[in-house]
Amino acid sequence: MRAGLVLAAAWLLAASGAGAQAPVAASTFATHCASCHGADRLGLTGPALLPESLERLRRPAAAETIAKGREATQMPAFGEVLSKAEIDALVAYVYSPPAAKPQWSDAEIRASHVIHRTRESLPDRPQHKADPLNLFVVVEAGDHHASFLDGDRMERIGRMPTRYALHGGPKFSPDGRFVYFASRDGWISKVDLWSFALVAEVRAGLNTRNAAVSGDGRFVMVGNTLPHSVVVFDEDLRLVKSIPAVSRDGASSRVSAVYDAAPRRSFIVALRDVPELWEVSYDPKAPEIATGLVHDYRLREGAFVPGFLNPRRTPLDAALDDFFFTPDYSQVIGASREAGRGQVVNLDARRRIADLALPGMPHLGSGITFEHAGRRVMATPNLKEGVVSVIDLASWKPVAQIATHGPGFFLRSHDATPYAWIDGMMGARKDTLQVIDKRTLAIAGEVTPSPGKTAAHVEFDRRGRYALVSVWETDGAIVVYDAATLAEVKRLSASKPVGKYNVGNKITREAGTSH
Ligand code: DHE
Repeated sequence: MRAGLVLAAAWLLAASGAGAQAPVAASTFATHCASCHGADRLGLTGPALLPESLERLRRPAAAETIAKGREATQMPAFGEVLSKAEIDALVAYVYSPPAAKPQWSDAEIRASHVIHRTRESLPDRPQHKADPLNLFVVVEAGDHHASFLDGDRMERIGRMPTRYALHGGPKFSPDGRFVYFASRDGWISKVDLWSFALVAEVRAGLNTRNAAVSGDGRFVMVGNTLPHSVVVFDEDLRLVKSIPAVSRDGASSRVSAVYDAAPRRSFIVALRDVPELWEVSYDPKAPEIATGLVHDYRLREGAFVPGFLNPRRTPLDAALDDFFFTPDYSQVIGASREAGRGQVVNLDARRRIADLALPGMPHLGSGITFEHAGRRVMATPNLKEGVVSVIDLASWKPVAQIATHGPGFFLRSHDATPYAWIDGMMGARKDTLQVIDKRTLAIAGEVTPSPGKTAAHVEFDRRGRYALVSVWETDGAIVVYDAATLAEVKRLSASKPVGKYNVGNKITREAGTSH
């Protein structure tokens, strides 16, 4: 069988070019891959293998994974079973769109929904001794686990496997009791932070950007790139409504991200391919909004509210894919990754009200706000240049451009500390974080947790006394620093801890962290 396949693959390669490999590769896939990745490539126990799911993996790396397997997962090595030609044909196959466009309908969403723990079966008090509002949730991408840290003792008090490849910050219920994870393959998982038990799961899409939880805790919204949709669930992940991501003039779009704008009682939806920004109200008193979409959701109380969970569209000059919100969520600062130009959109006026002069490629999604010299400013890292830009939130004028070691990804602070921490993970000094004094806007110090190893993503405990830094390696660590003296206090081993999230800071929307 194997010899036959090799011969066939070699003949096809020589005789007919890459397109003709497909039937052979399809058969290799059916034999060796389908049981874990699904005959339709939508994923089963293994991740989906569609072009959208593989966007971030280079083809040589995919070939190597097939040949050598993947550590800390169930992906075996096929290097002894398949020839190089067969592996190359398989790679070409999984990077090609399937013959039929993959569908993920409401019926499939509903069928994927599982309640693992009923409300009645959950404990009525925390099953651990930690302050529930000073817990940290740590996403460990190396072996696809989540850890839970006691934020006072800085000890790991729980660890559980997650879905493959979580992305975006986990989101919390407003009381901090539950956390919701989103995986790139579209799985949303709800976990109880009193018992670290998996409560419910649903597959919202085939390729997902992120999730947001409504400020009242009643809804979870998920933004997808496949299919082009946003999907609204109730707090136990039962489907409430899916909304196709289609512009006013009928163009379909991937979703860039969804955000909760709690003060407005609405979700904000950023679209990647069309110049529109949506606001989807979950306010039961939402006014009538003309949308052209059928509205069919009835509130549990039975009252029918026409504008509820329907998009309100703000036209933009260009599609934007990175956003920062003012603290009251009335204004959105958006940038396009390509253009690097910033613009301020007022969500009430529903139009652009200012342009921002920002160098390089600002990473607005990681921006923070703080008081500086009597005014509220925002500061944003930059993915292309070694600079942190500080902007006055009233005048939209630049206050400072702080030179750093190199391009950085995440900027973090806390109201209780005078410092903001910036990584340089996109540049030569990727192992070092710099500390900016928010009073003087000067660099006040730096830390290098593990020389030569990438250090990034800071999160403070709820009182702002400690700063936790990730060493972003498979054999990585969470390094705890005293936020005032910058002295190392402790380190805990962790498997590529891409992000950590303090429950108290998240649910109070602390100005120095992401929401
Ligand atoms: Fe992210 C958050 C977009 C690649 C790690 N990332 C986000 C958010 C968006 C976004 C819109 C905010 C959503 C949220 O938190 O709910 N990320 C993108 C991209 O467009 C990009 C550049 C390409 C892509 O394919 O998605 C991208 N992101 C990455 C990575 O390569 C990172 C470094 C590793 C990984 O895990 O994929 C990465 N993104 C993160 C993390 C957050 C995140 C850790 C949450 C940050 C936080 O502290 O809140």
